[in-house]
Amino acid sequence: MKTLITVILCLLLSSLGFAQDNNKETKKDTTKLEEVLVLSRRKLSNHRQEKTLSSIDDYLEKSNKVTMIKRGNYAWEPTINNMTSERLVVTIDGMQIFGACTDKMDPITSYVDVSNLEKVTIGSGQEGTENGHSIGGGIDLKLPSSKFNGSGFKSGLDLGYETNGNYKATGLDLEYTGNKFFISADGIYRKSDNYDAGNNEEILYSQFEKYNISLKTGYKFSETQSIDANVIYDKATDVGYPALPMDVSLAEALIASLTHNYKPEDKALKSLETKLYFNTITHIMDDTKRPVVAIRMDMPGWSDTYGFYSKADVVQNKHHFTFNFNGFYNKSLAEMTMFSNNPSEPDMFMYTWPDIRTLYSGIFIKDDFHFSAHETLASSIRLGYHKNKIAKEVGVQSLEIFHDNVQDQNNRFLVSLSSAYQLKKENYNLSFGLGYGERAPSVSEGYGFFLFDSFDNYDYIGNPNLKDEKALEANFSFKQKFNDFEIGLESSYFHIMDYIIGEIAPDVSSMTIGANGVRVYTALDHASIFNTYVNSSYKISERFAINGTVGYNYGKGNDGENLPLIKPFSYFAEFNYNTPKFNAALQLDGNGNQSNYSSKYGENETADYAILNLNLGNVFHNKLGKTVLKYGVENILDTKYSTYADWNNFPRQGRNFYLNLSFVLQ
Ligand SMILES: [Cu+2]
Repeated sequence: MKTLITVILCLLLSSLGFAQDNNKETKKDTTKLEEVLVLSRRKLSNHRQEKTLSSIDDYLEKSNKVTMIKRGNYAWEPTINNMTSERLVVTIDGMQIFGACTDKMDPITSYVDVSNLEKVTIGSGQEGTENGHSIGGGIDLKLPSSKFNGSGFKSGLDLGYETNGNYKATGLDLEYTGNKFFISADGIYRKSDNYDAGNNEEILYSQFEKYNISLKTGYKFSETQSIDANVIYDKATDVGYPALPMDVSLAEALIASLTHNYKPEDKALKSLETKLYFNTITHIMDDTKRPVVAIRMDMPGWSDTYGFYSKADVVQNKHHFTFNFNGFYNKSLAEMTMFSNNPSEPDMFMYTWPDIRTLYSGIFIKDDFHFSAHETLASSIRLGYHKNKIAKEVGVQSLEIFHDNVQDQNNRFLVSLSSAYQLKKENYNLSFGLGYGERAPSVSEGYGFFLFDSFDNYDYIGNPNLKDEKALEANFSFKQKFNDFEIGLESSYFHIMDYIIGEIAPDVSSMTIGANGVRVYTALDHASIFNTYVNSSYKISERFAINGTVGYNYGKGNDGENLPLIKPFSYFAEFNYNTPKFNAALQLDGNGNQSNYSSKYGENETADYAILNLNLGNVFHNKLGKTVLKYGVENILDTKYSTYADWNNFPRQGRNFYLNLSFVLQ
């Protein structure tokens, strides 16, 4: 019955609709207090942002294009267009940064917090290649831009509490802005115990603790030139991963950059921004808290990256050019020591990433050609040189067990192209685009050694001889407005050639006790991925609005098998009430049955689900500044459920009451 009600409600709402703004920029709604959005929630209705202290993960999950894969309650992995990390390029303000975990426990997004960022830019497919090569798209987490507006001191405090998991979060911002100099500091601390799934079932190993601090300072030494420095330090400890056989005792990142800005006035060159950066990550896995493990293991990993970019904006007549010349050098190393239970046997040691050095340099050029008042042709190209080197000789020897010819170096030349036509009329938007892109295999795909994947229960071996993965892409979107009603459609299709995936190696036995066997990375001749979303919204009155979206995704290899981690039919509906000082939203969020699952890659059928959330917000103004209060209930009916994106189908949070309080002083 609940399902029936859900379906009817969903059909009703989807026919009424939802308007997803085509804006690819997602403005943050958090401790940067002037952007706390009770007042102008409508602008952000597509982001469905409810908490001022939401994590980056929560924040990204609200975007239509992004789905988060969960291995626990922390460090979720973003996917775009049903493609995971290795097919995406995720950067922090244009800086390349690579996780240090061989098991994807530390996506880049886990090393920053909302307090560090101004906004997030999400580019689908080849539109997301400004900072690097990708197949599925790009996410750039933008740091705040420098300001020299003389606004003086400002501070803010955020407090958050959630009942499920006894989750506490605190954030503090301090800022001084002069006319030639600014300095700002912020910190966030988050701690959660184990959470409960529906029906009060405690999920063991779902706890985490983390803090993040950042410092930014800048100096303006002439009307056209300024320089700024930014340091972010992020440290998570005692992070449980209920869906994995191990936890994390330490995930630590230091991210530093120095940026020079040049903004000449009244010239074709509008801005020139040059950044030098470095970041270092340490990741230590821990199985000591698990009572039953066949064998104890130490698995640390490190990733260091040095890089630069120089980015120019040039406006000439009807053309707007963006140039981006960038490069980086990364060093990825991971080890595994297996401690024998029998003291007379020696421990076993191996490099799971045998010190892989990656050197990349490339150039990106984009032209937005506004050839008429309503029409734009946006075209881009990225060309890059990519080189991998195995620094540990033993790494070459280990891979030679599985591959006839292992060179210690591999050079690639990568190309990305895209072109899109956009028509924007007052009540009508239309765009269609084509793209072609290539990517190099990730460190794990190319050089990983006995990386255990608990999803399909196989150990994975890298393949240094993989070809570049290539994709042809077509996308289409349109939006039509009829008075208070809006309807839109977004769709993308990817034809991926040499699609990288693991194939079973029948004669090899696994290293992990209890694993089904070993897979070696290879490639399917081709695969297809398709997604489409229909969004609509209806403004019932000045204060009431309703919006909804339905989505359909498809992914198959040339062998006729379903691809793993393809989202089933999904829907979302929201009923909003907004006044300048108060807002309320009731949400329905659900997925259909996952019938097109990939049994070959360890998936099983995930049942349909639907949950209800209620979010409320108030804003109070006083002489000192303002106070924002956000509160509500998530999963009101305490439904026990998991989604297709939950690793090994471990269940999500049951009912949760939350309260976020923000004070802005200025
Ligand atoms: Cu890990």
